Amino acid sequence: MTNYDIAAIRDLVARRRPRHALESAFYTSPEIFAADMDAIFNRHWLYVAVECEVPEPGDALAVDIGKSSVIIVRGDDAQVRAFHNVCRHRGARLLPPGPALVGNLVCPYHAWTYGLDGALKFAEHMGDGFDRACLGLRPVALRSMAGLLFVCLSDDPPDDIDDVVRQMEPYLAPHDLKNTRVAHTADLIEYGNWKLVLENNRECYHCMPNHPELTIPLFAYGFGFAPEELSAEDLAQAERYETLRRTSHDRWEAAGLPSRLIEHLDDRPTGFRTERLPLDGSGESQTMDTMAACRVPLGTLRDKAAGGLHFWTQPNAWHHFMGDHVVTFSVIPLDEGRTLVRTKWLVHKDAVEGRDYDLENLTSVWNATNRQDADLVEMTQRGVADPAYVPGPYSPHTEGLVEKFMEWYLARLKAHLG
Ligand code: 3BY
Ligand code: FES
Ligand code: FE
Repeated sequence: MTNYDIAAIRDLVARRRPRHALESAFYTSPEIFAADMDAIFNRHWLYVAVECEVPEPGDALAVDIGKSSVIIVRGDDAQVRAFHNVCRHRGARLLPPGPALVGNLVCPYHAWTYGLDGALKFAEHMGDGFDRACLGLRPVALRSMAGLLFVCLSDDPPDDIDDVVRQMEPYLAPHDLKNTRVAHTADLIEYGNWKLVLENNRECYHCMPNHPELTIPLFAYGFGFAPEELSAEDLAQAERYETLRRTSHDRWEAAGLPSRLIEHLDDRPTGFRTERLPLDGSGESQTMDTMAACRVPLGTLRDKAAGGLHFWTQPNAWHHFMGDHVVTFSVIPLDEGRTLVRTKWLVHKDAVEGRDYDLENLTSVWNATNRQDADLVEMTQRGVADPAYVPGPYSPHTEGLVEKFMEWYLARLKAHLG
């Protein structure tokens, strides 16, 4: 049952002006939010967690996604599986959101007990003829991409994830995510529609005026600019960056570190983009002094100036993989005007806080950047909800990737609405 007017949304999609922000309703209407959850979040692969969060049998993690909740759990056979967090008796949630250590999955209501493989093992007083075999937990599609865990709530998940895994594993493998641990998680609720969060992430037009910390290591010029508008000094910076990108790619690729751009942001379900980007200063990490925040290098990375591998997936994630740590971001819509941005900082599993890294130093750039982005998203949400709002044009130089996100979103929404 849909609680939105399909024809009305189809009309709004059809009259969208290309290369412009969307009409207000796309950001403010509860009906379009419901359609987004159906068309996008219930049907596409979502990045939700990292395999190192469930390192041992019995380690579980419950993640809420809209009305759904998913349990990710490692079984006694070391396999990681995902199940709907809904008891097969009368529907109670089995686990609250967050991590848990479990022997079995025991429902708090009437103690129906499920194995880590989802099978119903015990249910008391259910009488003769009760068939436990058909009352196991309902599975959720799960894929690990070199340790990044993606789930898809649909019973018919897009199979193009296999191609993303194949192309991305060589880029991610050197960081050896399976031997990391989460040093810190930050849950930030941004007061804006999820699409404003993604639009904001897909450009760095706003970086120079808003991100004094991030632009120490990250070159805003890596995300487009109009050369004819740059001052001689800025043009020299942009050229320095282009040269550094070329020479770094040559060096990294020669050393077996895949680095060159891969971009598939067309209307395929599991769109993605990756490139290893050189960083400014020492080139080591996204920190305030550009130096590695953690002394223990990740995986096989011995070139300290390994830059930052940026990796985006549609619809809900972006990540930065560096030589010493990884920062991952997962976006979960809460309602039309609120979005959870969950950030995780990963370090080598043997790294010890205080000895090998300082948590404040590790997290300061992205904590500051996230707060700034949350403010930008909130002020935009307020503006697009104003009756005076009229969608404005995207920059052809700095917002080309925002347009690609929007085209992807509209194509996927349209495909769903039929
Ligand atoms: O985190 C990101 O992937 C992007 C890069 C440019 C803007 N935003 C910070
Ligand atoms: Fe789970 Fe009754 S609802 S055991
Ligand atoms: Fe930003």
